[in-house]
Amino acid sequence: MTALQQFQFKKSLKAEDGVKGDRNNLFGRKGKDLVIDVPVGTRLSDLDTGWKTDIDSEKTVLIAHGGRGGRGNNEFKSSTNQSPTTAEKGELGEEQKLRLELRLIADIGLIGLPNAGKSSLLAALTRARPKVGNYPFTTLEPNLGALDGKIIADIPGLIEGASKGKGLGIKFLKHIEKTKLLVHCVDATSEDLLRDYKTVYNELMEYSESLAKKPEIILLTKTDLIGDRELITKQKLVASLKKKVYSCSIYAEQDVTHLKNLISKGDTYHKLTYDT
Ligand SMILES: Nc1nc2c(ncn2[C@@H]2O[C@H](COP(=O)(O)OP(=O)(O)OP(=O)(O)O)[C@@H](O)[C@H]2O)c(=O)[nH]1
Ligand SMILES: [Mg+2]
Repeated sequence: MTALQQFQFKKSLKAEDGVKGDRNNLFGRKGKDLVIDVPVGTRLSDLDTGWKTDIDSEKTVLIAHGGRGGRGNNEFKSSTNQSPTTAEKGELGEEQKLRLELRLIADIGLIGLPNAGKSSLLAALTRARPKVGNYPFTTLEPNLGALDGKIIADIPGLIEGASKGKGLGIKFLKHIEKTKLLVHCVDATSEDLLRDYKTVYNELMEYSESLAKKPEIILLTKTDLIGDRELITKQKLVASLKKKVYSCSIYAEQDVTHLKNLISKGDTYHKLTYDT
């Protein structure tokens, strides 16, 4: 996911030159192709022509042709001239100035109050290793991870007033506008889960009604810190919100596996929410 960093210092990339032809009808060898790996999700835009292409799946795109090689003297042979001295120079290869931009097209968005356990969950579900800390606003920029080809985005926590610019504000919500599913993380140890949920939901609504109305599941996090009976009571309470409720501890393997299965079955998201 951070593979665009390779271009931070190395800004000019050039394929190998072809080799010159030689005597005795020897053709010059072609230069090797230069293949540049970029992450899926990269947009390439040509700064001069405006041409754009999205690398939205694993594929190879031809960016610049090499120059045509020059014809050697043998090619100029004719009936009247059996040993021509004319030969051509090769042409220069194409050159392009490109902007490379990694677009955050996440399938699943993790939302919730600060410290709800979003980044921990991303780390449990994917190979991403975001910073985790026992204090609010550990995450300052969105983190991405992939699970079975689905991109999960962990965004900074939202607080009351976020839609008016409080905390880290809502500037990161645009990264989850295209997601198919929101996983709303609510800390199960909280004294008031409904208030926690509604705080974040209200901010989503303020930002965009269509975002707030996306398929959403509620995930009670950190369940290892509360007892079973407390968990059941809290699950019932949250069920009043008429959304599908799950619970997990990142330390319980079966919880994490269950969530992974749920998320990989992406096409059933719409069945996860009740009609409200
Ligand atoms: N016991 C327990 N602790 C957890 C669990 N999940 C997260 N935590 C802890 O909760 C704290 C906050 O976790 P983060 O993942 O940083 O929370 P976040 O929602 O990303 O927080 P922000 O980035 O600040 O919005 C950390 O100390 C984690 O170790 C869990 O399942 N069980
Ligand atoms: Mg975080």
